[in-house]
Amino acid sequence: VTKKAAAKKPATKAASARKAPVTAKALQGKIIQHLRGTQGTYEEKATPQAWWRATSFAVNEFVMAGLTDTQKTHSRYDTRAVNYLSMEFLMGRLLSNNLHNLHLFDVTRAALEGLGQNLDDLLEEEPDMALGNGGLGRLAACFLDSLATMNLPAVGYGIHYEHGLFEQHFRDGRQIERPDAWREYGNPWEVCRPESAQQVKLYGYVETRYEGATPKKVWHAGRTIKAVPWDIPIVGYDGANVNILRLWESRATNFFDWDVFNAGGYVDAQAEQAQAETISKVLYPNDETDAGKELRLIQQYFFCAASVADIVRRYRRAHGDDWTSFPKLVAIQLNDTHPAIAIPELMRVLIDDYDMAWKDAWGICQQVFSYTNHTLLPEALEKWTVRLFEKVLPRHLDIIYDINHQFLTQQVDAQWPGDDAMKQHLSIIEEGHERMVRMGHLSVVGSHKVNGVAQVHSDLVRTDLFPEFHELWPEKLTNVTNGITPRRWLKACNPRLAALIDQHIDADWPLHLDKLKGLIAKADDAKFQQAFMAVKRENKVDLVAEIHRLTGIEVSPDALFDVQIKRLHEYKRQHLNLLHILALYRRLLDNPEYNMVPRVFLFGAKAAPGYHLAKDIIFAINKVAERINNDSRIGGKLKVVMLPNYRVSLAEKMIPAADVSEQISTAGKEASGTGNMKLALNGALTIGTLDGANIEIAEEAGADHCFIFGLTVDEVKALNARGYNPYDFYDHDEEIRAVLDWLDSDYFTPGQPGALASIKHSLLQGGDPYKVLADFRAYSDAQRNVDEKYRDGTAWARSAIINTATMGKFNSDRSIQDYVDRIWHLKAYPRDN
Ligand code: Z2T
Repeated sequence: VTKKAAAKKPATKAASARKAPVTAKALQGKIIQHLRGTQGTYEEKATPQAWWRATSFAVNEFVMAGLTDTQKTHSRYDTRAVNYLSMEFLMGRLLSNNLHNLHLFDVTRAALEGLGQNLDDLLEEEPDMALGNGGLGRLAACFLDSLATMNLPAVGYGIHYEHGLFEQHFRDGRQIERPDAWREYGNPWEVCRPESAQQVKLYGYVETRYEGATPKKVWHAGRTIKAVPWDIPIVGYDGANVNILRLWESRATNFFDWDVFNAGGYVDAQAEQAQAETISKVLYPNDETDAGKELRLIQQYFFCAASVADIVRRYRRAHGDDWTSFPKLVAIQLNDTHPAIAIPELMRVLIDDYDMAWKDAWGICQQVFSYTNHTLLPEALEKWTVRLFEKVLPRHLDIIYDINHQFLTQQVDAQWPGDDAMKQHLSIIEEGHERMVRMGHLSVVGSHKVNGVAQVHSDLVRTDLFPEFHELWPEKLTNVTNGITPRRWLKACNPRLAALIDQHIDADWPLHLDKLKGLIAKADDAKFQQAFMAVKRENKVDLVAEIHRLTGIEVSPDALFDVQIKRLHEYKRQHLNLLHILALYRRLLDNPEYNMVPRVFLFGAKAAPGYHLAKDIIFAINKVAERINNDSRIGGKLKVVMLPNYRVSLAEKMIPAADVSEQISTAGKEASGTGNMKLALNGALTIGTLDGANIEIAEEAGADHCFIFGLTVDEVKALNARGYNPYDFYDHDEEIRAVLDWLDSDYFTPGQPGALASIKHSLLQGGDPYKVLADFRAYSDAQRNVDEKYRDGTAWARSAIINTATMGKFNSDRSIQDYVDRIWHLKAYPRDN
């Protein structure tokens, strides 16, 4: 079928000029109808929560219409689609985003005003959909927004966790975790699709049947779990497609233990149900460590098996048992190795369920799968014990052995004949005291493309992580630099800046972010500088109020706002920032006239519950903050605030108000970073190392508009090679020595000497694995440069504008276009209606 509409030009009409698809009056009618008809309440009685729900349901009418049109279009043209498999989708809130993408924001505000309601207040009623840990999950969410906006057929597949990432509280400065309950009272955006439920098998044993020419393996599973899909519509920007995010919930099968039940085992049957429901109960809160837990492997297999079955069902609905088109219509992207088990699962389905020959099935897999690597940290590289695999997925272990055998005897032996050391090195199975399945190796072998997430990271994937794979398949390893959606991360979260931009360039910049370059011409214009910094100040005033509401701490919007927001991890070096704060505090105490721009250091970070040092760093920041914020001697020049429960919706408030973006990871450790892009896009200046996407950000903005410091990747390597000794810095830099010793006193924890000693210990006896002390002086010097530039208001404004103007590259639409061109080869299909 040829498609005329596919040739239709992308929507370029000025967003602000576009007419909303409904009048305020008509929308009011819909909201009231839902308030009464689905919420069972009325205007005089309704709570803000009920108003939020009614508004969401009213908006959903437009969402669902778009969804239906999109699905009809996809089935009419039998489109090739990408299936994005991810354990995490960090969606945040959806109402504001959907309103913006549908051009309903202003009309909804007006409609609600007429009903005596304030839209901004109602938006705060929505719980975050926090089904992810950090960058990896948020990247998946940004990609869904871009895929829909670009009219690309795509389905996101993941897990419908009952509890997303934990809620963070502070008690006496320490992190306390509480369960997140985002859908305790239901969620207006999701639609249950019981008709598309799947059965997922686990445990049991494999029987070999010798019947035909080749022996046939039969998996007798020990348990069957039901996977029930919940669909969340993903609304593209500006009249584009509405795709779906399909999240699987685990349930006990209806017929699971009929016998026990009938034999009077009602209570036992309930226990089994509870077990089945455990699978999708809670998101593992580790960002970059492999939990290695049985339940985690089961979660991975559960959602991969359900998703592969769903993909195969959709394909067979149109093509029956003719598999020739399968690799033409199906692309499956693995978001890290978490869904790597989908590779042997597709093999199992093709071979065991559809009697396909091994080599045909393997040919299909290698065409269909591709894998994104998100980290080089060794503790994050997933490995499962063979023992666990044997117990939970015995048939898949067989298949992995077969894949490995073929790979080693054909590919590896051809390239390195007779080289057993090389075979051991590249094997999917790691030999040793306990044999392990290496999920990274499985992913590389089973995929046609493997990508890193920023140029320097992809280079390191080739040279340091998988050099032999790169030698074997020089075309396989590639780069796709991450991006962020400008719809959420500028238009929706920073309406003042968006409005200012609208006045100066085409209003379709949220689709074509390179157009921000048009602002460069304004960077020296005094009036524009003033307007730009006035927006920043208003955003800071809003954040000042939020800080006060959340912590009771008072800060001044006239201070420089320095922001470090990201998961707490040693490699991200929040403690480098902390040591520098201590140094400033000490300089101020030594000399109350010490010349520094008044600064507020803002942090937001959750620590994995089992990561003790990370929790100690949170405690240290809170304790240091308490002392500094209450010290009248320093004249309010220095404030430190760690906001509790950092999450997408809090990021949306902090980012528009940031002056400085802290991106200070040890070079080589941060694969990309995406907060760095969000902050720069909103006019913050980066102080950062040459790591991840910082390098590309500095390239785009220009070195004059960032503060780059510290060891490079090569210098870190050289330092490690010659042997790093943190005492070299402790012994010879008196400021470093003083602040470390200070941490080890009871100055910040009265009556509890040594309560913060673990940080000092890790930086000295612990060997300072992330080179904090080695980079301290360079960081401190770079911070002086920050001060100096900030004192020159014109220079600062100019740099801030240039940062916003030059971040076009980091539009996630560009990332997705890279995936389309280099990996997925998809075609856009705007919907017919
Ligand atoms: C994560 O957020 C990231 C990597 C992971 O490796 C796991 C998680 Cl949960 C397994 C981050 C990277 O640290 C960050 O540099 C990158 O920008 C982000 O993924 C998206 O690629």
